Amino acid sequence: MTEERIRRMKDLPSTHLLGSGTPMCSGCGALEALHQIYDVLGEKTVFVNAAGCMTLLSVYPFTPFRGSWLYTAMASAPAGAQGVRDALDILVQRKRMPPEDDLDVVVLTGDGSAYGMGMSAASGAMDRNLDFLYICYDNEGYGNTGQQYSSATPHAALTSTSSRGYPGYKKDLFSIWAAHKPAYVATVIGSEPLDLARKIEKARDMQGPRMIIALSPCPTGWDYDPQESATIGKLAVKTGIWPLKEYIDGKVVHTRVPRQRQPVEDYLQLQGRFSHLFQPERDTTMIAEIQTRVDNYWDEVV
Ligand SMILES: Cc1ncc(C[n+]2csc(CCOP(=O)(O)OP(=O)(O)O)c2C)c(N)n1
Ligand code: SF4
Ligand SMILES: [Mg+2]
Repeated sequence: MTEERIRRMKDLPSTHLLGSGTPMCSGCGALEALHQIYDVLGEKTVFVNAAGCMTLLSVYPFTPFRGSWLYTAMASAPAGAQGVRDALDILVQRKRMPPEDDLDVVVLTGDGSAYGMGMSAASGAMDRNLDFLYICYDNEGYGNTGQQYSSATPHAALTSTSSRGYPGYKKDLFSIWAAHKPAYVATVIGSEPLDLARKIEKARDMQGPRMIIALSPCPTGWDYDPQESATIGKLAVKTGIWPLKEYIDGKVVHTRVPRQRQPVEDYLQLQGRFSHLFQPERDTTMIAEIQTRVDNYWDEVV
């Protein structure tokens, strides 16, 4: 790393991630959401990141953020966040750091950690009422290691470990978090930037455990042309597959209600991971099952 490169990195605007040189796939929905989230959170943040695609943003000793970055094992990000929060509190308490220099502690992990390996650490952090924001970018699989399924993978999706379609069902992380009665839980997506910004602002200004789950269209894992990312994100909302909602003050509120929902197949057929539902012949039964699950969800909540 040359001195000149170090200097240029330091001169980057405070609220922008590195625009070039990141090893992310083009059209990455996770990166799109993270850009927007960071624009709201700003530089007074310390990210505690568990292994996953976004880890590639940070090449020791540099990060594309103005704040700090701590890398943890997949299961441990919320435990790492506890250590960082405690250390910051002690520094302020002992007057070794002015309160205005304090940082917001932000966990950043994929679904593999948030829905699976890191669940126990997150549950413990909520029990201790840890003051932290957890951002899960949910690309519905283990992206970084070759698109294996996770417990966020939707039913019937092809992954490198479910070549006939994932037999399980996507875990309801939103409800699992809400059952802990934390300060805030919300779902977002980068293709709905106003809804996203409003929720991040709200979460930023609260204290206690807070969770943001960002559905993150992934051209590589979901197998579609990167230029379709925004379209697929919008269809996830318009078909009702990805409900935009928040848990606050003990209640769940839907922030967008797609009253005239598009059929789920409009979303499914754009993605190679569902291609076996349409070719060589249409799997009418499976498409109807997916549609029914979505319809039942909305029938219950509105
Ligand atoms: C305990 C453990 N098992 C496996 C790995 C290897 N590994 C690194 S990243 C990753 C995938 C993580 O998936 P996810 O959290 O969804 O993030 P994504 O890769 O999709 O961004 C795996 C399995 C690991 N780092 N630690
Ligand atoms: S595999 Fe998916 S989530 Fe990972 S960088 Fe590529 S597009 Fe983004
Ligand atoms: Mg993932």
